Amino acid sequence: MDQWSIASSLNRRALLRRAGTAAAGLVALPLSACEAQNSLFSADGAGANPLAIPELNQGIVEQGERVFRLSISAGQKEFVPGVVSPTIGINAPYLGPTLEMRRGERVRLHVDNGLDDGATVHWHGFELPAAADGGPHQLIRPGARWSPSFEVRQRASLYWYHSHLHRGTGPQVYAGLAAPIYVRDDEEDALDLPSEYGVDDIPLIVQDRVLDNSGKLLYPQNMHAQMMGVRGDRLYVNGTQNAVFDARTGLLRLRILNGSNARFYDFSLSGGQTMQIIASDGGLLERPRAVRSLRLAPGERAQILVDLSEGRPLSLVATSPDNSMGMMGGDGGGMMGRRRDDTEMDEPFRVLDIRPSDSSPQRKLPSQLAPLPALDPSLAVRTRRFVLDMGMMGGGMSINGASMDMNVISERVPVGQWEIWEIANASMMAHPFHIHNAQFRVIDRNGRTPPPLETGYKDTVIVDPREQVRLLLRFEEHTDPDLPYMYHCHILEHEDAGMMGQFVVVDS
Ligand SMILES: [Cu+2]
Repeated sequence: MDQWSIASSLNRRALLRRAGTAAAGLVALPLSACEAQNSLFSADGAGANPLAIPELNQGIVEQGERVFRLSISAGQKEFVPGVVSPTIGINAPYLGPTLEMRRGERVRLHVDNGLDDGATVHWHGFELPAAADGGPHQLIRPGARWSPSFEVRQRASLYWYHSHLHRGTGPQVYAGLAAPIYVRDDEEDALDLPSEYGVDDIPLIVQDRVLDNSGKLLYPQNMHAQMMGVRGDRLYVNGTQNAVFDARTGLLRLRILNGSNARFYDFSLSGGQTMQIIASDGGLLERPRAVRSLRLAPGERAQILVDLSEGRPLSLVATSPDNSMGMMGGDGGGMMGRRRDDTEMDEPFRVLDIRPSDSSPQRKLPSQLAPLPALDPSLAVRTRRFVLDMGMMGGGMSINGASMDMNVISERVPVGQWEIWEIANASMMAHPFHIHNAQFRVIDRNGRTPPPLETGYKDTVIVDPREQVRLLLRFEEHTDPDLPYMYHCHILEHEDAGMMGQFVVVDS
């Protein structure tokens, strides 16, 4: 039986869809009782497990540096009770601690690799020297230690660290090599935002997983999983299934990280309640933006405020949009021939149940957050164009026609120079495009104004099929003519299959 055929949650529509997929020759499967009981993408069923909150690790200040000690090792986790799966964790059996640092300080991270395989740790969203970036060139061999150091230049926000192993990022992140980073700064401290970690300021690492028939974690490696990315039928938040959080205050701040390998989510609140977006990948927006739904692709983050002042329980829910435009559907595909993938979830499923324990008065939402510089594309002195493609005819995953090659540097970018990067998608599937060493602004999408979340700083941006997204960016320091940074699709199976390229930042 095809590995992909294991799994699925099972409302009638999913079954109907599955029948369609099976007809297309992909899968056909019996459902075990265990799967149905543990199905996570179901709208019903009570939340049962207290949300795990990653340990907060503030490091230790030694000789002017904030020093973190991180140990990557093999671990174990019960994704379903009683069934142990091998995992990877950082200072923990699975996932790792939230690292807290402040803008303007120097940090040093001692990373010990206790695995039998090589690993890397990339500081996602940070502007730093290429040697400290943690991309595929900073391989940490088994038993070795890597100790990068850099100044924290980032604005206060939620960042994250995760594996970026060459051709092995997907399986390592999936096994657990990923965790949050909080950057704090004075500008944000001056605002009266909820900021008590684990109490009213909560990281949510949202990840889907596939389990095999015995309940063990499974990383599907068939053609379907490679093309579409690995998408599971079970949802975990900070590693917790069916998570519930007991909130204590009137205003709750959720820092959502889409840490999934490939799945996109449209988040919303139950009952149609609005949420206030206060921050994107790279920091606070200029002002809170009220929205009813929020789309995040893998690698993207958003911070939202949820009003609990009425004391009523509610849920963060999501649907999972079809980001494949009918690919693999077998009905001719194309923009007009949408056929749904069997892992798509167009009915809302619960991400997190929130239970307020009292109705303490709501803190006042600031009307202004952080001033941002005017977005001025005329600053740009040149435009670079990047075309993402999936090589359906056998060409492989590519950017500008080339697949990732560790020995090829495709772009040499002068430091300090404003540029427009134009990202075009020639494939039939949406891709989240991530640029290392940058926080950029989104100018427009096919000429149209971007949505609220994209009015702030971003390091990862969705590019829909047939879409062209223009970004304004500048690399302010850290030149190195030899050691490259990456730009790539953050669907990890696409990255591993070569939808990635390399650039260096050079003296101008
Ligand atoms: Cu992709």
